[in-house]
Amino acid sequence: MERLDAYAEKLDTAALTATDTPQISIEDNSFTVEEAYQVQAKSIDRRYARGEKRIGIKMGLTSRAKMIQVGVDEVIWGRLTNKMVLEEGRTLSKSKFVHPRIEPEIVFLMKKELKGNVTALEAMNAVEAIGPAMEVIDSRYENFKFALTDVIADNSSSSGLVIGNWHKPDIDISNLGMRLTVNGQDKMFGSSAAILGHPVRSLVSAARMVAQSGETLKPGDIVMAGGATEAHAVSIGETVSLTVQNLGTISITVEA
Ligand code: OOG
Ligand code: MG
Repeated sequence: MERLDAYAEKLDTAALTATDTPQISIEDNSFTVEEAYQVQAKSIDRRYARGEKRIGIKMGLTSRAKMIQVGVDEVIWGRLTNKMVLEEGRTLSKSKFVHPRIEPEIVFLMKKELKGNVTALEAMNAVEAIGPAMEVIDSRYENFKFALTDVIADNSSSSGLVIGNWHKPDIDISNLGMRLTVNGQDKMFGSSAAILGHPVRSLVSAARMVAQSGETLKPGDIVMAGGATEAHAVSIGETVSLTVQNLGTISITVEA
């Protein structure tokens, strides 16, 4: 089997079986960012072959807090499928993940295609709606430790998402309070401004970065802007809620 296909299979199997795997970059120090995105695409093709459908993309490491938490300081992206969607107000089954963490995000729903280099105004004009979202990330690597190439190959740790109600995009999202609670206790507090200064910049970056893989953002796609604070490592029995100022509250309960 070709080297990149073997990496894709290894990561896909790790995700399917919720088993951790060693970092690729440690054994293969010639592994490049470009190859890592190819591995990501190949691992997602394996999901499509099992019947999963593309629903959009996620941006990662778009805030300082996130970059510091994982020790990687470049913006990355990953692909989202319908199987990753968790129903708001319901449960997340921890045993389906290796070591899941939840992060507070903002999500965009696209109404027009966005391609390559676009301005913030063009990006906002292509948005149908915005909403509050929590991403469930789950690195397939041992101890949640990885280099830039590893995490890209691992679909930027994406594994689940919870989305709240959609709102018209005329709400000013530049500086909205975002509060993550666990069983009603404050856990993380931040602002949407932590996402590259303004979440729309994440959408602008998304359009540019997916173009490098020959893709575009399509009408109906969702785009997750990236965590505004550090991610919270979840435990069984926790109800994790996110309130985004003017956008509402969403919750998920962690079960075995
Ligand atoms: C990488 C994915 C980061 C975000 O929102 O910044 C991410 C990771 O932290 O495992 O999803
Ligand atoms: Mg995220």
